[in-house]
Amino acid sequence: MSASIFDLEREGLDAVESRLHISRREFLQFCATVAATLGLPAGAEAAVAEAVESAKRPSVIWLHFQECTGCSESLLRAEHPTLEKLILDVISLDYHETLMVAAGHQAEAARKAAMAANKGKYVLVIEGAIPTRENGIYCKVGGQTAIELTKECAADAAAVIAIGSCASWGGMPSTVPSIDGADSSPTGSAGVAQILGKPVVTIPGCPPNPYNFLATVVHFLTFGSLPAVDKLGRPLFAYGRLIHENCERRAHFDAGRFAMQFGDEGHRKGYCLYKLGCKGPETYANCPSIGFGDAGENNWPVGCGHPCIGCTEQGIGFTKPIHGMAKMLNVAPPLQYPRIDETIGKGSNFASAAALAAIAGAAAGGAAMLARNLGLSHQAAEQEKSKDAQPKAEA
Ligand code: FSX
Ligand code: SF4
Ligand code: F3S
Repeated sequence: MSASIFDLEREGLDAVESRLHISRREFLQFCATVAATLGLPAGAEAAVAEAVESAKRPSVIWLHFQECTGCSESLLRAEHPTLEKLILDVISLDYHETLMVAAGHQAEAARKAAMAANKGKYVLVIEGAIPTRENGIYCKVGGQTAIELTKECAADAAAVIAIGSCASWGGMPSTVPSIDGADSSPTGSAGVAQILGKPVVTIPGCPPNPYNFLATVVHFLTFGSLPAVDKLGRPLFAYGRLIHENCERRAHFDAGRFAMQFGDEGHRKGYCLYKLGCKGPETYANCPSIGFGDAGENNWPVGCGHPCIGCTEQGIGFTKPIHGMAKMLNVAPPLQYPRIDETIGKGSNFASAAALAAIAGAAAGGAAMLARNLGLSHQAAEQEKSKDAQPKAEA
């Protein structure tokens, strides 16, 4: 039987405390946060704690290509624990161009030494898109193109993780209007999977949420494998649901209450941002559930009052106009709420009402209800306008 988190406490977490330089409370909180992010069942934090506490630190080689380094920056803003503690005590970060002290030949030697010493066991993390035009000459490190480095470092890696939308599918650099009319970016930016010709785990987002990366690494430490992913390589624990399904403004969407302009009454009241261009209905990510940067609740784009731009989704983020309307991927508004005043056992109860709602939830019905709800604010706005147009009665 595996140890419970209480057994670990009884045995004393002094070793953890001194090795990780964090209090046992912080350590247990970290394990519980990661277990919850991964959607693991209650009690799984004990397995996570055991793995983080005892596992040999995996060697991590972290490459940077065509990007803004926001992915590393977002990780530096993680607090449970800080990246510094993670680097030193949970993973062995053997190569990271923006954080390592070494430079030039010394840095390249460190990468090669770590790859040789950990052949077949290291984790390769790639941040940034990979330029492919002109044989990849637009991005070179230590004399090698990003294409060459990606292939060389992936060959003996135990796992490859593409962090950020750039490495996942080309991201922002891949959507820059072309200079020669061709249908791609000037540098032909691509994602890691396109270069390797095989799927890799992707953690898209611009920047991605640091917990999704931490949780993926801790899953690897705890279970010796990477988490289950969707067809785009995205961990299901983080990208299994549309933002719209978990958004705190969803009740306003369902009720037809929308902000129509930045700063209007609806915006100030926290109404749904759909009509300002929110892409939550066509974007898969857990932003509303876990927030960003430990700065408190609601700390994510929509929580702060800006529509989601769909930064995790190829073909949406940096492609669709920011304030253009999103496509409703999942037309599943509550078509008929179950009645709440039924006497149990008589007539329509919760289950039968729910069944009726499900039957009524055929796509056409759903779309009709959706259209009706989406129309409410427009009607309200038009009524407001026509009221304003009426000549004011003389006092
Ligand atoms: Fe891309 Fe990461 Fe956006 Fe920036 O480096 S996903 S441009 S936040 O930083 O790769
Ligand atoms: Fe939230 Fe955007 Fe959906 Fe509105 S449209 S409920 S703001 S995700
Ligand atoms: Fe990106 Fe939208 Fe989340 S813009 S950070 S996917 S809310």
